Amino acid sequence: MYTIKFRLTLLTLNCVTIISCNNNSDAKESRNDTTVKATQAKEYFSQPLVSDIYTADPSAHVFNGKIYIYPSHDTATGVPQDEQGSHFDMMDYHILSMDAVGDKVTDNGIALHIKDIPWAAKQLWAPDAAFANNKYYLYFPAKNKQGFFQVGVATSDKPEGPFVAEKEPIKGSYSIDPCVFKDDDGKFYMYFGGIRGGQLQRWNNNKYDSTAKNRKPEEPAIQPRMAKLTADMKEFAEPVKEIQLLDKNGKPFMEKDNDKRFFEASWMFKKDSKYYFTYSTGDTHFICYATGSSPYGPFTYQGVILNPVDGWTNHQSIVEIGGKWYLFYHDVQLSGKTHLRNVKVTEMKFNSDGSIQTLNSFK
Ligand code: FUB
Repeated sequence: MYTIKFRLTLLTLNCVTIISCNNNSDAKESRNDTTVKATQAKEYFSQPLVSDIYTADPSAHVFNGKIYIYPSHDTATGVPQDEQGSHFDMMDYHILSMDAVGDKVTDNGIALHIKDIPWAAKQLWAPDAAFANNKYYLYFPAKNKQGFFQVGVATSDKPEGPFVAEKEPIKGSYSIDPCVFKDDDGKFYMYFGGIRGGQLQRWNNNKYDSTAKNRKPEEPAIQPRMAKLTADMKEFAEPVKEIQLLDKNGKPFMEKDNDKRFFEASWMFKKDSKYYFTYSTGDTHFICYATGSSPYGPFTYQGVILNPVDGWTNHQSIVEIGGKWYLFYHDVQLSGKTHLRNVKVTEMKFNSDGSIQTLNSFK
């Protein structure tokens, strides 16, 4: 085996050469799986928003008329890859901001570092943010000192931080990828969970079982979780619930429906009174959506928003900005390595019936 180092930025957009990452020693890298797609250098639809640091899992929000992106900050720390995603060894968060899509992007520096989170041991994965009570709240997953993921919260007076973390994680929280959604009535809900490396398979009826295994193909798929937040935004106001994610016949997915079932990357938005629950299918690499008429679901599967990108993970946020809808996502254009990603944005379109036009990350 030999290593080919490359930066796809150097391949200009009209490049027709097919480059396969299969010869790269990182090509076998995957978060929780041994499969990795071949990378083909095609014409990318969008370019990385920043290229001096690696960023992933972009949760975008408009605060005070400006766009803020809350991403993971990918770093090459040398932790070997394993099935649990240990090589996603992130240690801090940097918030990005821009006045409008297409404008200059500012990296606002370190907003929160793991050394300042008393309960967290490692792996600051995909965060989200919210504004309430005249404060900005940063929600983030990390492994605690016992080795399981929980979700923490930190506060700031400014959307870009710096944030001050609470001493303890949110009571009753577990797994990864918190998304905090504000409904029209002002109530906030957190959606979360991620299977395999994200450990959701270990949580049944909100109880932890470190021996619980991934589901087998014929078993029911694991469902995402949610809970309403308290008015101070720092606790769950109710016991965590499973979300019912159903196929078009009203049946829950089986694990073998892995091109449609939930894996990770919850993101909720509302349009024309309809709730859109969006997520990644993980090992099949799609960003999908399901719709419902309540923040609690059930949500019925509707289709694919984004086809697989370069890299193993796929993770999105969707925001309306100035009357247009945008999909924020990531791929590995800059590094070719699954754990060193770069965030991007592209416009997203709805059909008149509310369905979403599927996007490709390549032209
Ligand atoms: O960034 C680490 C993990 O990779 C995220 O939490 C997942 O959603 C996936 O993107």
